[in-house]
Amino acid sequence: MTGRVAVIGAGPCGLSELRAFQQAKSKGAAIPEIVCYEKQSDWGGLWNYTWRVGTDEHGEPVHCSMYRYLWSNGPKECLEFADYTFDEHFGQPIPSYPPREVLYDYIVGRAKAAGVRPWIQFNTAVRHISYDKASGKFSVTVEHLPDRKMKTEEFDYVVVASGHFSVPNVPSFKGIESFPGRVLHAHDFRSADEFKGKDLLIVGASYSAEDIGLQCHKYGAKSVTMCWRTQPMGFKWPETMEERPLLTKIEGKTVHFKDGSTKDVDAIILCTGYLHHFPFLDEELKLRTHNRMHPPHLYKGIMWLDNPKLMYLGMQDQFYTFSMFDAQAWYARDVILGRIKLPSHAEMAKDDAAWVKREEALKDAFEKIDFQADYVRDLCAVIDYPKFDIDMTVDEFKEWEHDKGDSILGYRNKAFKSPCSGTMAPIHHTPWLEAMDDSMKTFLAVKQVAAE
Ligand code: FAD
Ligand code: NA7
Repeated sequence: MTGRVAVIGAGPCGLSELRAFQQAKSKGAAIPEIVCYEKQSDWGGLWNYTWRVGTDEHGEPVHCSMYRYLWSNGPKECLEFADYTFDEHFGQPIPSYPPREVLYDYIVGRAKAAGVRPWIQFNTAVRHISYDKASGKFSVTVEHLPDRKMKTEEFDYVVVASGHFSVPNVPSFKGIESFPGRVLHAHDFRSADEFKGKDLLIVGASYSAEDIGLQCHKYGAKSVTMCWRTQPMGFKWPETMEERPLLTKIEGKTVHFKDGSTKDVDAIILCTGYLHHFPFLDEELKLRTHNRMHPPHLYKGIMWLDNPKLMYLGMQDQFYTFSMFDAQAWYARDVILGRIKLPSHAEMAKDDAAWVKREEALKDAFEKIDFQADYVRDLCAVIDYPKFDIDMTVDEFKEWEHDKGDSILGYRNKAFKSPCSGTMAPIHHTPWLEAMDDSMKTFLAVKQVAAE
C-alpha cells in the first residue's frame, strides 16, 4: 500500500495508532508510511510528567496537566490494553490503582515492544494543516523546535491525537484580581506540598476538583473548600474538606458563596476543565466541542463527517481510556487500509446524530458508563483487537463508583480482576492515604497482600 498518514501527538492515542499499524504490518499487511509529530522531547502525552508550567524551553505552552503524587483515579483493569496486559509488562500481578510513573511505564512499554519510536519526529510542533480538494491531500506544516526549521509535507490522511486536557478553561470571578494569595488553574498544579497548612479554595466539581482536593488534604492542607456550579460531588468528605455552592465574589482573602456564607482562604485552584483547542487546523477541519461523551460531527466518534480522511482520537470525555483509544485507533487504521468501507455521508450523519441524541438523554455516571461501553463494543465488533470482557469492565466501573460513594479516601485500596487476563489484583501494601512515596520502585518492590 502506498500513501502517507500523519499522526499528531505521541500520547496514549497517538501511540495506539502507531501500535495498530505496526500490528497489521507484523501480520503481513502492507501499510502506508506513518509519520508521527510530537512537540515534546519524549512520548507519553500527559503521562510524561514535567515540573515545568507555563512555557517550555522552546517557548511552547507546556502540555502536561499531571501532577506529582498522581495515582490512577480509576481501576487499571478498566483501561488495560487487551494486546499487552499488565501481567505481561510487569511480570507480576500489581494493585489496581497505580501511581502515574507505573502507568507511564506501561504505556511506553507497549510502544517500545512494538518498536514504533522511529516513526516519531520529536520536538516537532504541528503548526498548520489544510486540505486541498483538487489533489485530495493534506498539507501539514511543522516546526522543528530546537532549530526553528519549518517544513511542509503532503499526506493522504491525518489522525489528530493531540489531546484535550491541556489548554485550561479559565473563568474569572469578581475580586479575584486583588486576591492576596496564589491563584492557579489545575493545569499548573504540580505539588500538593505547597499547600500544606493552608486554607484552600477549589472551584469546580469534577475529577480535577475531587483529586486535587484529596491530594492537598493528603499532603497536609489545613482545609479544602470546593465550590460547585451545577451540582456538588456529594462524597463523604473528611472533616477538613467541604463543598459549597459557587463563589460570587472575593474581597481580600474572603470568598463569598451563593448561599451567603464566607470563608477566608490562602490560595485558589481553578479546577474548571479544559478547552478542545486545535490552533493548527484550518477552520473547516476544526472540531468544536465542549467536554462530552460524544462530540458531534465525528462518525463513530472518529471520522470528521465533512472529510473522513481527517480522524480524531480520544476527543470524548472518558471513562474508558487506553482500551477505547485502541479500539478507535484500530478502527481508523482499518478505514485507512480499506478494510472498513465508510457508508454515505447521509448515513454517517444519521449514525452520529443517533449517538448524540442518546448521549443527551444520559442521566448519571452509571448511564454514561453503559453508553461508552456500547460505543467501545460497537468499534470492537468489526476490528481484530483482541477480545476482552467488556461486561466485566462495566461492572467494575460501577463498583468503582460505589466504592467512591462509600469512601472517597479509601476507594483506591480496593482490588479488581483483569478483563483481559483474569488475574485478580493484589491489595496494595500501603493504604493510599498513607502512601506518600509514589515511586514505581516502592509500588512494585514490597510483597503484595493477596486480595480475596
Ligand atoms: P495526551 O495525553 O494529551 O497526548 C497528546 C499529545 O499530543 C502530547 O504528547 C502533546 O505534546 C502532543 N501534541 C499536542 N499538540 C501538538 C502539536 N501541535 N504538535 C505536535 N504534538 C502535539 N486517564 C486514565 O485512564 N487514568 C487516569 O488516572 C487519568 N488521570 C488523568 C489526570 C489528569 C490530570 C488528566 C488531565 C487526565 C487524566 N487522564 C487519566 C485522562 C487522559 O486524557 C488520558 O489518560 C490520556 O492521556 C489521553 O491521551 P491523548 O493521547 O488523547 O492525549
Ligand atoms: P471536567 O470534567 O471537564 O470538569 C470541569 C469542571 O469545571 C466542572 O465541574 C464544571 O462545572 C466546572 N466549571 C467549568 N467552568 C466553570 C465556571 N465558569 N464556574 C464554575 N465551575 C466551572 O474537567 P476536569 O479537569 O475536572 O477533568 C478532566 C480530566 O482530568 C479527567 O479526565 C480527569 O481524569 C482528570 P459544571 O459541572 O459544568 O457546572
